[in-house]
Amino acid sequence: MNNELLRPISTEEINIYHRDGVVPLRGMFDKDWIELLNKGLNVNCESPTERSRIWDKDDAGHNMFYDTLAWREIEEYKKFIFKSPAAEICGQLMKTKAVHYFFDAVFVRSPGTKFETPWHQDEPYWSIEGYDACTLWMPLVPVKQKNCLSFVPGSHLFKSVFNQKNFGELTGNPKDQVDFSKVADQEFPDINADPESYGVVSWELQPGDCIAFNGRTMHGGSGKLDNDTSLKVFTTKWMGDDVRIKFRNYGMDPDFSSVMIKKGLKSGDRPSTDMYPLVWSKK
Ligand SMILES: O=C(O)CCC(=O)C(=O)O
Repeated sequence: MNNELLRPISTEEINIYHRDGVVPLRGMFDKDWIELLNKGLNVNCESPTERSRIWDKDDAGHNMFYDTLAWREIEEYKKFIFKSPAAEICGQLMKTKAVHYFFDAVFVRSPGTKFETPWHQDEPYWSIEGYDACTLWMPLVPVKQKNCLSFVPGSHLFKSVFNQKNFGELTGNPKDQVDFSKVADQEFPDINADPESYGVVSWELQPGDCIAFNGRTMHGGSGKLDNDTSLKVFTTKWMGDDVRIKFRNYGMDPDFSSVMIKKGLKSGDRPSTDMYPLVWSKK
């Protein structure tokens, strides 16, 4: 199990991350990390947290399982967060002095699941704000390009507040409701109507590869699985220097405001405490 970067991150990759808000990174994690995370994911699926949700289930038994902030209960996740090169990858990409951990989210689709994640930007749902927020989207199984999450390059620089999907409609859970219509100045673009004009990108990936993307980058899709194909994705979300807590009165998803308040954090604070630990600092 390699704790160091398996290879340097190139200047070109860093530049692409800042230009496009998304960059695929090949061969970042060795097979021991993937095995460990698969083990952790099995534990997670068998004993989901109270925050787990089924986003989609059809009559044929296909389903899409989502869980979040499970790292405090799952030793395998904890080890990955503190010991793998993930934090350093994000620190180098974001060009920040320090990287705090935000949270994990898993997206598990059973074979043949067609469900596509609606297009969205993450930051407007979160209880934080800042340019320096980076997700690592890591498949734990091989992913064909048509099943991969897709991205709109450059959308992390859009200035509008979009009327985004209320994911609470997928779960019916009152805790997940976010009403962007109160704050949006524009409808969310219909990217699927003309993906080429938005320059939509996605990639074929192997376990060990990951996609790094800014919390403001538009992303969606994934799913559309063939009947012999499942998709297991482990994501981690990391925070750099400019991130501050921000509670949003139109709702948050996942809503960590009560967790944050319990830790004594309020809007405007730097996210820290043992809930949002410092994992990496620039030497
Ligand atoms: O993998 C997916 O389907 C969704 C991923 C996602 O939206 C995220 O990581 O923010």
